[in-house]
Amino acid sequence: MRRPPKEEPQEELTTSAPEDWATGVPAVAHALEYSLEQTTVPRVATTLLTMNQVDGIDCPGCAWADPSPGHRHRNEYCENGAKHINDEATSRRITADFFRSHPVSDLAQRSDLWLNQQGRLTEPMVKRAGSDHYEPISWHEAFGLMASELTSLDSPDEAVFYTSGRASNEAAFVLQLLARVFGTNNLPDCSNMCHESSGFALHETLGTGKGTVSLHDIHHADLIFLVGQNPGTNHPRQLSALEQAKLNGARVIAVNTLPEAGLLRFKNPQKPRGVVGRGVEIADQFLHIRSGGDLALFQGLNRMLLEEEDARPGTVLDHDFIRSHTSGFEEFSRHARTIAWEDVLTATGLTRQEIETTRDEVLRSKRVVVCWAMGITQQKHGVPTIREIVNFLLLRGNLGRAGTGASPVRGHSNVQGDRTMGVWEQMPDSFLDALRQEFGFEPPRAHGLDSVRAIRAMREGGIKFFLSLAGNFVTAAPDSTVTEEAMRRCRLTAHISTKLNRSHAICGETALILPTLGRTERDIQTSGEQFVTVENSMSEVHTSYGRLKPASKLLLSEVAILCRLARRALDGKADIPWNRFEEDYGAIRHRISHIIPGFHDFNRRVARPGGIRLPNPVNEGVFATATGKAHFTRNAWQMSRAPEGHLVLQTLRSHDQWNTIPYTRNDRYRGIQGSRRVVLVNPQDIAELDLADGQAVDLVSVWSDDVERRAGGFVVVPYPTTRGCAAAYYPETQVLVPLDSVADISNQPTSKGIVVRLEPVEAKTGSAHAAEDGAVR
Ligand SMILES: Nc1nc2c(c(=O)[nH]1)N[C@H]1C(S)=C(S)[C@@H](COP(=O)(O)OP(=O)(O)OC[C@H]3O[C@@H](n4cnc5c(=O)[nH]c(N)nc54)[C@H](O)[C@@H]3O)O[C@H]1N2
Ligand SMILES: Nc1nc2c(c(=O)[nH]1)N[C@H]1C(S)=C(S)[C@@H](COP(=O)(O)OP(=O)(O)OC[C@H]3O[C@@H](n4cnc5c(=O)[nH]c(N)nc54)[C@H](O)[C@@H]3O)O[C@H]1N2
Ligand code: SF4
Ligand SMILES: [Mo]
Repeated sequence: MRRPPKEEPQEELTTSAPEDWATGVPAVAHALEYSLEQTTVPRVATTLLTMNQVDGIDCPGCAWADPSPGHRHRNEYCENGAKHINDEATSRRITADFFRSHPVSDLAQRSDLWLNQQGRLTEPMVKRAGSDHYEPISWHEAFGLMASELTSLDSPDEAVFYTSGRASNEAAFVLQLLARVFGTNNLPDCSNMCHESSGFALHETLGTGKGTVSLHDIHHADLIFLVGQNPGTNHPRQLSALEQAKLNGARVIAVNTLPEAGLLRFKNPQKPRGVVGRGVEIADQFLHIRSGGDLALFQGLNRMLLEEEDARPGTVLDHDFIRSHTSGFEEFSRHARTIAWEDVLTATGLTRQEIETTRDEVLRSKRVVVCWAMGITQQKHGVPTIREIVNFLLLRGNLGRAGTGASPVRGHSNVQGDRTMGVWEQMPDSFLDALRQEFGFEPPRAHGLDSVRAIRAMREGGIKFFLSLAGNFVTAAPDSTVTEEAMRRCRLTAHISTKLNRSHAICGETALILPTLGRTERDIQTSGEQFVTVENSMSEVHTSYGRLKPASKLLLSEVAILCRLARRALDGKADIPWNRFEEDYGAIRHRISHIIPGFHDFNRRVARPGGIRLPNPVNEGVFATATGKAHFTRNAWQMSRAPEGHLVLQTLRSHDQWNTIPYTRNDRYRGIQGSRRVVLVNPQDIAELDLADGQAVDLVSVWSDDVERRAGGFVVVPYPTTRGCAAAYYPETQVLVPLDSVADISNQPTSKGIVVRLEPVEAKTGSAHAAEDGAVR
């Protein structure tokens, strides 16, 4: 049973009606408020004025693309980007004293919100076996500890190397090289929990795991679908792109279980009109869908398009495109024609008229883009749903032309780049061959462990060494109780981190905190000042230059930490110039240019304003599948409904958090203040389940094993979510997501489709923290 952490200041939950518009003046004020709480005016000015500029700091927030260099605004960032960057630039510091007064057992009781607010990590620390305290350690000794643990393993596969998508290309490349020279492909990453379903579905159908869309395509589309995505909070500058598209005449269809603020209306704070005016209507049609209903929606839509073509032959489908560029059309269309309308309507909760309206929008549009995110990928049928979206695009040739395409909107600022650099447990032989050719060692070929499989292996005692490059694995991963036990079974855990989080507290027998430079900070190595590179959601690779004085003299860069570890642990294993890599990141990029397609002449090309746009074969009319064609697929599905008295819970982000790290307990657009332990439920469901507004409940998830997964101390808030579908914040609900509840094919945790029941807690209503009785979270 998880309860709220006990030390947190009690705040009263207050709720108000959800907003129906995003950004504008309050957004700017909120960004500055959080930033100035964290640090000084000059530091805020430096971060904000250089953020997303050509020679500046890449926003450490999401992976949305910047406009091309000549078209950037002086303030090319959003409210949340400002919060994310100043959360890193904070003036607060954690010193050795802090760890003296906070034993590990105390830190383990704290929330990630509290841990993050303590400030930046400033010196390497160790928790030795049997001790309950972190104490200072020299870098030299820290590398020695890791090296001796690595060299004492029975097999390289007893080590796991996790990466979160904030790491730079250079650091990611060095990390995967280190792991593979050491002899393992155990390279789980946050992407396993994020867009893994997109990667699998797109690879299979289009021959590329990446999106095909540029900002130009968004601006010039006739019709844009936003499916399972909350741009107002999670990709705020996407709203500026959508505004531009709408000014150019585009229509927008939003598909969501919640009427999110940014999907409805948007006031652009970068334009005077946005500050004073009414803003722009974003969605022309809002499809208030049931959780997991998107596969049925796109299948229904595809069937309608096939039937329209029957009625008006030659006017609906792009026959030339289908004939010359695709395979599997006949089988797909036979199957699509057999789906039952009542199943589609039950699965989606929509009416046939609504889907017909959508069809008519599609028929009027020559250029269609589909964007999606976690509402799709974190569902059991995430992969077939995305395949069906591809079917939809293929039918009318909406791929490879300007203003069309598939856009999995990525989360972390460099999550896509880390994959390009080889951080994946299943990199293809072509990549491994290129590594061998370049560095003269034989990389392991057997697939490594992804995030879910790594936890299983840890639980079984098969993993002794866990190194994390950024991120907060313990909180990000599902089934907290299982994951925490698994982590504690490791002999050594080490985290390369900027800030304190729960993964430092729930650790192995011996644990290391390896504090590192953030992206905002100047990175000086012996060859001079360094920059790093990142790749956004639209495959643009560009530079990021740190601007601030580092948080402490004892910090090392991520690249330096990894290169020094490699020198100590892999001595003589391959002829790799780790020293040179650390001195000059250009030497890393030079090697990357030999290995990774699209990166030729990397150093010179990336230095140009705006950087490099990696070619996407689809946009050159090439489908890199086995047949050289795009594949139509046939996607069967079973209707899954929550049993009587249960709801389907999605675990999602508030407006005031970065993934596992809440900044405050507020969620402005949804009208929630003072508490995150709320469960949003449709008022009719509240009545039917005999609950009440403000009622205290425990959330209990239902899964095929006998384990009880319970999150305590929640308050019911009436909210216009689809019937039968509840919502509550991640990571507080992480304990409810069973480790084995994963998406078919991609093995991604199903964080958006958890069957739960709400158990009333007697006589405890009102505040989210009222159910507190001293137990840990
Ligand atoms: N401020 C901020 N920005 C972020 C992040 C952050 O934590 N904070 N995280 C970053 C990361 S790593 C990522 S991956 C992205 C995530 O970006 P999003 O995917 O937008 O994130 P979520 O909050 O998980 O929201 C999922 C959305 O899908 C909807 N949804 C849920 N289930 C369904 C369904 O079955 N069908 C449909 N059609 N919709 C559904 C939800 O109502 C919600 O609007 O954001 C990135 N940007
Ligand atoms: N239930 C549920 N679970 C989910 C999700 C969900 O929607 N619901 N979403 C999933 C998704 S989409 C994702 S991407 C994962 C996120 O999983 P992660 O990427 O592992 O988690 P973050 O919260 O982004 O990691 C924050 C930590 O990163 C470190 N950090 C920040 N910046 C830097 C840096 O520049 N360098 C280094 N070395 N460290 C840095 C800080 O120490 C900070 O505490 O969670 C997944 N888990
Ligand atoms: S949209 Fe994303 S990348 Fe752009 S400023 Fe906001 S958080 Fe940063
Ligand atoms: Mo993500």
